Amino acid sequence: MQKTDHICVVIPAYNVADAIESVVRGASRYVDTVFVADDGSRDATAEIAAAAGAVVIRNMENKGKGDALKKLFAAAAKAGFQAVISMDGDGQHDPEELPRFIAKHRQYPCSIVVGSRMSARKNIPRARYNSMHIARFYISYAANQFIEDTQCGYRVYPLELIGKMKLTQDLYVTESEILIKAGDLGRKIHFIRIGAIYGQIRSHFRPVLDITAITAYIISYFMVKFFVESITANNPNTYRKGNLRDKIAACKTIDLFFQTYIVSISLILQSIFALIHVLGSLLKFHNFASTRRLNHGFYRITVGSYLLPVILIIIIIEKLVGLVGLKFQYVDGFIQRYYPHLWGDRHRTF
Ligand SMILES: Nc1nc2c(ncn2[C@@H]2O[C@H](COP(=O)(O)OP(=O)(O)O)[C@@H](O)[C@H]2O)c(=O)[nH]1
Ligand SMILES: [Mg+2]
Repeated sequence: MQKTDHICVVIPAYNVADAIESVVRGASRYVDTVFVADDGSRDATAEIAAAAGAVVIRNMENKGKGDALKKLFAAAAKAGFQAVISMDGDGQHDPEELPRFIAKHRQYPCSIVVGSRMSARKNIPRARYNSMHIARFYISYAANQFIEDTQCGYRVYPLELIGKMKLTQDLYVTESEILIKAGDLGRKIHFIRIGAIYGQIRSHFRPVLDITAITAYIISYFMVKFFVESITANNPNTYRKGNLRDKIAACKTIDLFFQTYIVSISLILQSIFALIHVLGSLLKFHNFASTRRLNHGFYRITVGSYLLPVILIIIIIEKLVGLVGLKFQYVDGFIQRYYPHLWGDRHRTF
């Protein structure tokens, strides 16, 4: 395949000295420039990446994957690239899939293209698959379209689109924030199916903390989106760069307070929105345009929100029962039933 000169590969990398060389060399077969952002690795990640031919952005202090991605976007834009392909540096993303991402990008140059591992379910650890399923339910909803895998970091990002959003979140929340904002700006998000590589690879993802952070951001985003949609008609794409939600997020302390407060009253807010939704239908006022267009029923998101605490309780029961040696696996079925494969078949785009 001919190399493309307007697209480069960007790799956030943290303590991945054993894998980074083959990822950089593999990617270099398909693009001329590979950027690696290493912040504070305690091993030789940066040196090995540079020796393999990558342009290394090095930060002494560790600031997480989201911050690394933002630095990579800025570096690629400064170097004149129009789009970047992000890959993990720990070997979970096979460089041999790059030509398919590049081909899809050529077909849809204004869209984000996300890799989807959902068809490789048997390779994905159970807890991770379940959290991917719930994340997909909410993020697809907020992004106004079905996205098959919302948690995969193997993606094509058009930099012009990234420039239309203010990225306010960090760590593992940034990638969810990008999908929500791109969709809520009215952009289509495409996906291609890829394999899932887990095996012995260590992750820096902290299930409880990182899933809580992603969930809190999504809920707080939703409540603002629903508020805007509740009082406006035919307005499914509510995001604008620098809007009130972005301004709140500009200060980390205020954002934390805001997210905590909104999450604590989210069930009450959700009920109020459900009521306004019914009223809007009776009055033929086309508010909540995003859910009306998806024709998915407002009740699903309402029920889903009320059931989140129930899932937590089931997980705790599963763990306790597991401690005394019994096997009780109810959570998978519960999640699949109440957080369905949203509009999947009708909205497939691959
Ligand atoms: N620069 C940088 N990269 C990170 C950081 N945390 C994770 N990464 C990289 O982001 C990618 C995905 O992270 P990982 O912990 O494997 O998450 P998972 O694959 O979703 O379980 C890997 O290439 C990591 O090396 C970080 O703090 N800084
Ligand atoms: Mg990983």
